Amino acid sequence: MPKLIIVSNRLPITVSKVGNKISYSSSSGGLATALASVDNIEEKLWIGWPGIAEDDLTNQEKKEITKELLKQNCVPVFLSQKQIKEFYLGFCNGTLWPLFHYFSLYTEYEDRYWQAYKKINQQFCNVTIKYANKDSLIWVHDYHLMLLPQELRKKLKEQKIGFFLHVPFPSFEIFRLLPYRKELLNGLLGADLLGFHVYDYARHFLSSTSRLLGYEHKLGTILVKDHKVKVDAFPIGIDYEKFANASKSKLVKNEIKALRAITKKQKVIVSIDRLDYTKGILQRLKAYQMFLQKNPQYHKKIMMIILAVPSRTGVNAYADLRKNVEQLISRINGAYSSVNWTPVHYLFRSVPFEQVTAFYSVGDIALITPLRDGMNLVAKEFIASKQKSPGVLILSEMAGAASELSEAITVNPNDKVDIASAIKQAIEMPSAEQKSRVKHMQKRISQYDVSSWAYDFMRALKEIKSNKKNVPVMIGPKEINKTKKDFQDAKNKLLFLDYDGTLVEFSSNPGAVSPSKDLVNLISKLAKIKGCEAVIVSGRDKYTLEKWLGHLPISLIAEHGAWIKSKSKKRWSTELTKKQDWKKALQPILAYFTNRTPNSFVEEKEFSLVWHYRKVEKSLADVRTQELKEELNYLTNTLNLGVYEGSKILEIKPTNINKGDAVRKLLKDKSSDFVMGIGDDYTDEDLFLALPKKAISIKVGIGNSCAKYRVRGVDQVLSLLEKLAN
Ligand code: GDG
Repeated sequence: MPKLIIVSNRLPITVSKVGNKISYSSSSGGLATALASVDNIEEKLWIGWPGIAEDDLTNQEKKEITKELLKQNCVPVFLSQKQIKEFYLGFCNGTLWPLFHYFSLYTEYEDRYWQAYKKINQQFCNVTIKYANKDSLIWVHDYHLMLLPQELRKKLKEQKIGFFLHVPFPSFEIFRLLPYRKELLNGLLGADLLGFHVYDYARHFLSSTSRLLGYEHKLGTILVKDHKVKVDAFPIGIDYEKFANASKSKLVKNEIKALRAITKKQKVIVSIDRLDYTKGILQRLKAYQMFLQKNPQYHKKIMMIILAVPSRTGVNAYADLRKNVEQLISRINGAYSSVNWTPVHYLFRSVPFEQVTAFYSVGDIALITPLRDGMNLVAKEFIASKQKSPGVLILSEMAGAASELSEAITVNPNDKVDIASAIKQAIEMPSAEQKSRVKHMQKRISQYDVSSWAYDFMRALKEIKSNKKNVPVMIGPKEINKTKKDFQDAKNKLLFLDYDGTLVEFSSNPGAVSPSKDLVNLISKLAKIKGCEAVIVSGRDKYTLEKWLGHLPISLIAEHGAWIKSKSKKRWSTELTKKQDWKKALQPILAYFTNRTPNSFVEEKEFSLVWHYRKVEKSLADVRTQELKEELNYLTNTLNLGVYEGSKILEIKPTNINKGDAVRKLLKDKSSDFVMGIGDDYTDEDLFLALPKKAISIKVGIGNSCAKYRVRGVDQVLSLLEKLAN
């Protein structure tokens, strides 16, 4: 069984010391709960900081802690006071946190923070490699450890490494502000799988890697030198059952009773977050203030409970925020409260789970208005808790959760008028409507809960094909002679040949690539050899292939596998449905780009759309293809379409069309004792992968490939085929 190693800044167990006594408590937080659910599938080890500065510990105590934690499958990475200041409070929470949440003015650029960040990531790497074995799966978490995947990759070649970012990945315009932007991207690209909460963040990451490092992606996969990185969205869920059933516990029931005694018949707005400037607490309070001002009829009929959990108290911005929040609460209470009514109840501390769920229970409205939030679990927890009485969720558009919780009242967190009127709408919403909205959201979040999230990520990581370096060797005279002998000795021979770039050179003039007489003769000679079947496997449409080669006794595969004409059946067939509605949606975008890009044009194939730019001036073509790719990747993501980059083309086609499946179909029912495949571009990689193990696969030209051999160009392909034919 593979060993799962989780690496995160904090361990799920917090160590503390009072006097000489060391104690252990479980760290609260979604991550620990989330990963507890993968317990039954893996042997698990967790590496992270135990929450105490090593300056406060003797060597003997460190040893004891290590021993004790190991019993619970945890390994500590000890950090000194100075490291906590420069790494955790400095680079993580003074640089990355504000910038990734679009607070560029709060972002501190201190070289010593960056140096500490690099050093600590290295420290985490040293500990991790000590515990990794050759089958380990390594899952690194969050912005504290963005350099770790690459550090690990330098030492661990075989192991699969995953990384999940719990905060937003900002747009390129924001990310580019970081002086260490390239190092951080390269750090992440050491992973095999990179996960984000929502596709928008993944898209921002892909755009930054393309613009800063020049790496392009195909369907979210980036090829980095000898290694592939898959980028995808995995929206984190909650432990749904835990929140749905919480109010059944006696402790929670008691908490609810105590709260009801205070809230009485008032409508209760709950607001729960860490006290963080990204959570929009000040803006939310200002909106509530406006609501009270505009709606005196609701005075004494409504109250707000604000639970603000202390967070990163060592960072200046947080201390300022606390002061401002508390001043504003005083102003609101000072202006509106009476002897028997306090409009805002404020708690600045962390409370037990039972109390949090009691707040969810008595809350009629959850007001969750972060200015930016990776996901926001509180929103999902509130909805899960609403099993008996309904409630209304007011949710910021800027939270990742907004894309899943579409029945919430969504607001712009900077627009206090919008929030104030949302509060009114929530108070006045009929109970039936509340119920129906909550039900829809509950259905969604119960189906994709935290276990599904962890399970899905792990499955995607395990499914990643081995990233071993695969560089085909140049085919030499010895291999060519052996190939010829094997070909002659075999009874049933199959040759899969790509067309453009393999049998003919690319040309900027599409007419010039029709097969020459010599080429037609060569193919026909091969086809006439006893027991030999030649198959042309091309991205071109079936009409063109038919016109050029349809008269030969060979098989043809057109449009990357969408159409097949086998030698025996002699007619074209496809398993795809002719209805390709997606084309209608994308045509206007392609037309728009074509209009703005002189000399480009759109080709419509039966199962794909191709944007050609071979005659476009290079610098304009570079810009336009980049823009178009971004536009298309965004749109095609939900339609199961892929955007493929060929030679001076962008092709959009359903992801289930590929040369590999078509080749597999032809290979089925055939017992060939000689199989060869030759191709030059990425679409031929599917062809190579579909060939039997013993087959000879040849990549034409430079670049990585899973083919066994390589030839320099078309000339060499033709001379090899001549050898076989004669
Ligand atoms: C980061 C990202 C992303 C809150 N107060 C108490 C308490 N809580 C619990 C809540 C919830 C969790 O803390 C807060 O999670 P959020 O998702 O709302 O926010 P962040 O802490 O900023 O988390 C965020 C998340 O990572 C996961 O990927 O969603 O976007 O910023 O579970 O219930 N729990 C207890 N006492 C409290 O006083 N026991």
